[in-house]
Amino acid sequence: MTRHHQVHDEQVADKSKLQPPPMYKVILNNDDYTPMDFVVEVLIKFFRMDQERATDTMLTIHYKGRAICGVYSAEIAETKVVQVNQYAREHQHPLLCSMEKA
Ligand code: TYC
Repeated sequence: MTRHHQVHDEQVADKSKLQPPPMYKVILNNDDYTPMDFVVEVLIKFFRMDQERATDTMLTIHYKGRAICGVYSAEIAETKVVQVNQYAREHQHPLLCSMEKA
């Protein structure tokens, strides 16, 4: 490799690093058994919603089947899914949290 090539390589930006990271919607799904109060608690605890927004979002899920609770980078979204599903299982509720590309 010539000196000229090396200088050029250092100056050419890696375009992948200039792209925004791919984002993922984190979704809560409705079911017939998880108590409404528990879903509101989850929305406050894991998605940093206030009581009013959490209640609205829980009712959207209850009546429409699902709602987007937040949009995050892959790593943060994956962590939310694991933590929410673990927390629901620990409390013996079937609540399901999932993610999909935004
Ligand atoms: N449908 C549940 C009930 O009637 C409430 C519920 C809301 C469950 C949102 C899950 O993600 C959910 N108790």
